[in-house]
Amino acid sequence: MRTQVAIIGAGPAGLLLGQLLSRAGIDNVILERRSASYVLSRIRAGVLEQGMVDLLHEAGVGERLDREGLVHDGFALAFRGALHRVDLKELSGGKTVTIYGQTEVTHDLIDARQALGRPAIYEAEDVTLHDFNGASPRVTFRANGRTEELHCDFIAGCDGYHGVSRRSVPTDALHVFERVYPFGWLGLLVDRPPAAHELVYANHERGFALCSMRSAGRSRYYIQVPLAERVENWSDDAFFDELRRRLPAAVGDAVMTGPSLEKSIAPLRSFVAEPMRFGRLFLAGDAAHIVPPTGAKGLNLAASDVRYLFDALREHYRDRSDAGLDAYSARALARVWKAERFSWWMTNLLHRFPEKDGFGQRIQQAEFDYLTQSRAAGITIAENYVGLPY
Ligand code: FAS
Ligand code: PHB
Repeated sequence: MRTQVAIIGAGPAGLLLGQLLSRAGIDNVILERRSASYVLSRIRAGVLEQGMVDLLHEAGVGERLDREGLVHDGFALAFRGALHRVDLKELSGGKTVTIYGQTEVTHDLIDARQALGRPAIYEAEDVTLHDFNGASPRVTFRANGRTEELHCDFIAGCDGYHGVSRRSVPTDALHVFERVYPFGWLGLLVDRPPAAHELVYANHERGFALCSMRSAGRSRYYIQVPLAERVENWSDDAFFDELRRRLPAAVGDAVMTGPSLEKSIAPLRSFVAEPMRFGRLFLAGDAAHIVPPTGAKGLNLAASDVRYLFDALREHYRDRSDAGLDAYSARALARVWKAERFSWWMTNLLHRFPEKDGFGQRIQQAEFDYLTQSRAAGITIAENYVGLPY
C-alpha cells in the first residue's frame, strides 16, 4: 500500500487532518486501533473555540454544528456561594465559544470521511512506525488477520497520550514536561436540561464542580474526586447529592437528576513532549500534549496543531516548500504552552489542593476577588478561554 500521509489515530485530530488533506487532494490513510463505535463511545470535551469552529467549516463539517451547537457569550465562576459571570463576548471584543460535544465532532468527521469513500482502517493492530528519520517512512500493521505495509511520505502521529507514535521516538530525542494533579474528575452525562444556561465552574471547600451541557436537554456534570477514587463507589444519587453540595443554592436547586448515560473518572495532568517533529513524523493533539480539562483546551489544541500541520503539508505538495514543515514544532508549541499555562492556572484557581496552612486557599480567594474587581483580569481570563489567536 502507498499514500502521501499516513495518519495514526482516528480521534478528532486524525480525522480532522484527514478530512482537510482529502479536500486538498492529498492522499492519506488513517489507521485506528479501536472500532468506530468504541471511539464514539468516549465522552470527552464539550467547548469549541471559534478557531476550531472555523476549521470544521473549512473541512466541510460545519452544517450540523451550526444547527445544533449552542453559542455561549459567557460562563460563571462560583466561590463561597457567590456567582461571578465572565462576560466573554464583552471582555474579548465580541468572541464566543460553542458548546458541541467532541462525540458529535467525531461523528460528523467519520460521516464525512465515509462520504469521501476513504473510511479509516479500524481495529488496526500492532501499528508500528518505521524509518521516519529517513526519506521513505512506512507503517506496518495487522488488519483482518493480515500484515500490511503502508509506504508514505509523512506520518502524522494523532494517536493520543497512550499512542504508539510518541513512544516510537528515541527517548533521548524527546524532552518531556509533566505535572500530575492529586485528584481526578468524576463526570456524569444525563438527559436532563442543564442547571444553568451557561457553564458554572465552582470552587468549594469540598472540591471543584462543573455544570456543563451537550444540548438544551442533555447535561454534563463533573466533581473533583481523589486520585484513588473508583467510579463504582458512586451511585447516581450520591453524585447528584455531592454536586449540589458544591454549588450555590440557586444553581444546585436547579439541577435535574436522572439516570446517568455515562459515568467515568478522568485523571488530570499537564504534559508536553518537545519537539513535535522527528524527521518525517509529526505529532499532533494529545500525542504531543495534555492539559487538565479545566480550561476546555484539550480538543481545541488538537485543532490548532492540525491547522498548522495541514497548512505545512499543503505547502509542501502545492508550493514545493518545506518552510511550514520546518516551522511546525516551534509554531505549535508556542500556542500549546500558552494553553498549558491557562489550563494550569484555571486548575489552581478552582480545585482543592492538599495543604497545611491554607496559603493556597487565600491565594484562590485573592484571585477571585481580583477577577471580580479588575477589568484587566476579566479580559485576561476571557481572551484565553475563547482561545488565543492561531
Ligand atoms: P484522542 O485520544 O482523542 O484520539 C487518539 C486516537 O488514537 C484514539 O481513537 C485511539 O484509539 C487511537 N490510538 C491510540 N493508540 C493507537 C495505535 N497504537 N494505533 C492506532 N490508533 C491508536 N478536553 C476538553 O477540552 N474538555 C474535556 O472535558 C476533556 N475531557 C477528557 C476526558 C478524558 C478521559 C480524556 C482522555 C481526554 C479529555 N479531554 C478533554 C481531552 C480530549 O478531548 C483530547 O484533547 C482530544 O481527544 C484530543 O484528540 P486527539 O489528539 O485526536 O486524541
Ligand atoms: C464539558 O462539557 O465536557 C467540559 C466543559 C468545559 C470544561 C471541561 C469539560 O472546562
